[in-house]
Amino acid sequence: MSKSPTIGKRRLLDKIVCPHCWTQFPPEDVLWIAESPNLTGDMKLGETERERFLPTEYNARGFAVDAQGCECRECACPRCHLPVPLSLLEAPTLFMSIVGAPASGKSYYLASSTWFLRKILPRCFKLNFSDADPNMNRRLQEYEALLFLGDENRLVELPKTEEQGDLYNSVRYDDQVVVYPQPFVFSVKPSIEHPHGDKAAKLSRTICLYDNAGESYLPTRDADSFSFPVTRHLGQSECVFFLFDPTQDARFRSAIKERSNDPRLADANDWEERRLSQVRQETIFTETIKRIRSARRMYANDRFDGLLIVVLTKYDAWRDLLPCGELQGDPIARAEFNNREIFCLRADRVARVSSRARAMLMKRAPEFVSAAENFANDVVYVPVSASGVSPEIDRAANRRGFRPKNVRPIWIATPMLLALSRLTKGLAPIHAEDAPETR
Ligand SMILES: Nc1nc2c(ncn2[C@@H]2O[C@H](COP(=O)(O)OP(=O)(O)OP(=O)(O)O)[C@@H](O)[C@H]2O)c(=O)[nH]1
Ligand SMILES: [Mg+2]
Repeated sequence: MSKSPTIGKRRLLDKIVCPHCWTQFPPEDVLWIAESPNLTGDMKLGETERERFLPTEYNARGFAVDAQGCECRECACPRCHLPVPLSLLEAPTLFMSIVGAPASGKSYYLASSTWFLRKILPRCFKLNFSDADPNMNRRLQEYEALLFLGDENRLVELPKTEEQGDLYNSVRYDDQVVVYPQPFVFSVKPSIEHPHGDKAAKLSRTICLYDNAGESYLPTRDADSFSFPVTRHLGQSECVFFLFDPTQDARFRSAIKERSNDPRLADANDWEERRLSQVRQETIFTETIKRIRSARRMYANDRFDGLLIVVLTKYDAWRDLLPCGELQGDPIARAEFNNREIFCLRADRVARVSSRARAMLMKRAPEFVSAAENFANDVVYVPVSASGVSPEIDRAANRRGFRPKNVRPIWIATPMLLALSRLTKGLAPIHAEDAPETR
């Protein structure tokens, strides 16, 4: 047995950021989780958790060996002790935040986008996109299965995201308990068919996303405190997806009410409608800016240097306000590189749609556009629909939801593809013309 702080022959990053508590640490500080069932108890996570330890012994492949001689497989953060996927030690992490009012469509957007990325990235972009740790992504997998893999005739609905429960992890620091949100972590790597497949180790990334309850972004709640830092990922994010739901804005609602099929717009007594009318999306946006500024210690005149994508959700319900042929198919096109076929994101189509969506927003919610563009240097507006159809109501069963057979998302993967293209070099190509020669 050899002693080594590396994992096999794999190169580790110099610095790692924990996806739970966002502490930065060098790879040699990472803790390992005991494999032996007899080694239980952790001072921060409780009696039933497996022991965390700083190894003194590694096997020939560089995996730590616990006190009972078992080869370990999992690592943990040295500060919060929560599990950290091994891929995080090797590929730089791209943090992305999904922000929006309650019921603006965050959970549907997340589940529908990751489902489509699992299909589109390997097939078109020659990228392997997988769960960095299936256990950490379990809830998201359940959402994807409900919407896309279940009985296609059954009415299904994703649950409202709660402010407590199994999407959160509690950690005890002396007398204080801190609650962290559960991250969803993906690994994205060029396959051998990718034009830069030979540089897979250098280009690979770990993507970290969170699904908060909309209430956690309200200024009245103590959601960003030391003991409940559930939106602190905003301090790490290189891309913020702000979900603006036109169906929640009175100015849009009056314009679309007669023409939309969405039952939430037609039913004035809808409980959700009454609840939503009390939340102004601009207030949530202002609070988000405040939190980003404070987490990053930004000066008053500093602008956000990451990417701000304003995702206009539920396009199916307000499409009459932005009739647009370009939204019929995904904005991707075939390209060729060294006689290999690969798809690229059509930057020109995204830019045209963004400019039309911005004009529409400027007409009805100018204060929002102005706040967004005052805050970030790079703002893109993308209309999407996670379902492609309005929810149906089953009055007999007193339920509302979607039938998987009818679900046909619109432009749902575009915001994440755009973020991947802009924030990584050479991973997902982006081009302004059809059938370009990528170099
Ligand atoms: N018409 C239409 N409705 C949608 C779409 N996506 C979501 N919805 C509806 O919007 C409601 C709220 O969606 P969620 O994704 O749960 O909203 P959320 O932002 O996660 O809400 P919280 O978890 O409460 O913060 C759902 O009950 C759906 O009926 C869409 O693409 N089109
Ligand atoms: Mg939700």
